Amino acid sequence: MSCYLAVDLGAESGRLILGTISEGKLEMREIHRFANGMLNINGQYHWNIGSLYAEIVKGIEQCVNVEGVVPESIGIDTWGVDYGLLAEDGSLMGLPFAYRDPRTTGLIEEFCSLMPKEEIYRRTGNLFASYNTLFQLFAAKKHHPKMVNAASDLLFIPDLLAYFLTGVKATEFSFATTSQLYNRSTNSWDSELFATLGISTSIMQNVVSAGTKIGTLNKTVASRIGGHAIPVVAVATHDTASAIAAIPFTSSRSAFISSGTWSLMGVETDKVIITDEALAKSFTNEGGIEGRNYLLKNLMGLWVLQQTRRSIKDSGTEYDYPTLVHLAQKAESFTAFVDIDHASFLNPEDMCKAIADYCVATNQPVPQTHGQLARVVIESLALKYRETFDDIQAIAPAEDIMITGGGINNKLLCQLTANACRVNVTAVLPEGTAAGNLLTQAWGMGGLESVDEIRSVAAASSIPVTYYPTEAQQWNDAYARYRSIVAAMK
Ligand code: LFR
Repeated sequence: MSCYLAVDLGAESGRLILGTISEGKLEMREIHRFANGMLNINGQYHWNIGSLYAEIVKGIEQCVNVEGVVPESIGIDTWGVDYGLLAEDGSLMGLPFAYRDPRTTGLIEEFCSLMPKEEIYRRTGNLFASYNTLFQLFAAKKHHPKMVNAASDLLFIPDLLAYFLTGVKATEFSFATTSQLYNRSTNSWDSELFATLGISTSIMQNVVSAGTKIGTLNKTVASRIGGHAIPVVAVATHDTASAIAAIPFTSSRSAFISSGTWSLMGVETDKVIITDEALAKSFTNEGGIEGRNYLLKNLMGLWVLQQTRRSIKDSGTEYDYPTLVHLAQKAESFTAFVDIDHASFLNPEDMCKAIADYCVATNQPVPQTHGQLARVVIESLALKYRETFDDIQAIAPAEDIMITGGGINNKLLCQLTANACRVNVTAVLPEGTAAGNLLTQAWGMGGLESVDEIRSVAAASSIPVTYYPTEAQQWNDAYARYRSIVAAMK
């Protein structure tokens, strides 16, 4: 029996999850949970990094001192792209920005006047999102040039937290490959992109593979848990890559959806697919464990539903997710559609209003009830999956879909995804990211031998549920309507 501790930081909460592997199965238990939201300070969105560090240490203490378990290692994953800068003396320079901060709006176009889009794509394989690290650094150079010029090191958020815990600086491959700063042909930080930014690549760290031991807990933390200098292992520190690492694919022709705040939908490929077609169809390439590649699209996902719930709460009614989904289940189908990826849904003050505005702008009826609102969001997400699934077919044919992540608890969404995409949808591992984090640690520490073994343990540890497509005609008609509405708002 071996135990590992995962730190998983998501948009709504951070968790420490203890994983125990015994007889080829992984069992997971939440040890500590805390809120994780962006700090809005004078209109700027930041990570509350000090508080997160304190919560992580608290969770480690809980695990060892209260639960009585000394894990073999600790691994950290977070969402992609955000970073902090260190001064020469190793101290953190300011609070890291959160990627939903609006300061990068419009910067893609400006940067691409310095280096053409196709060229950037050819180098990095990453699709263009204004929050990518590339554009965040471009914004930093504009707004805080003194700080960037004085920085000695850039550490992405999981690296930064691992550095706080161990004193060692390193960046893991999956996170590097989602920054839009990493050259996938040379397998190194892209010196031309850095030259264009006017920033030296010397601030970047060596890139290590998932499974590499970074260091051990610093003396202060170790002294609070009986002197145990537990190793910190680089997992696939990008949460998406951790989630995909644990998907027990049964066929090489399955597409995946990692369904959480974001929906990441794509296929696993042996190598990067950097072609005009992949760019035209808006696919990004991101790295995973053992140098694997994921050709995927970032879809705005359950964020829109999460924020709908929040704005309903702000207007006086609070629902938990099962109740909101139940209301959606009972609501009428296909009354209106929105493009989940429309920029107006990225970080609106009031999501219900943003949805109503979209409906007005597209001459559709505005949802009148909470159930109707949620139904519009869930159906629109299923139709976005259909659009993406069709695009995947053009590049790497897929026959069915595996879904992992918290989104699988939304059974209505899973069924509507099968209906919209007209293929079987199999849901596995609601805690896919934590499972990937834990199993990658086990692999790095020698407890599992291969990625295949990671996946066979993941398969043995969850009961898959398959959803079969129904209502083909209704969904085909809905899709045609959806396409024309979305096209009109492009
Ligand atoms: C998912 C995710 C996506 C990334 C987005 C922003 O949590 O990590 O993969 O594109 O968040 O970092």
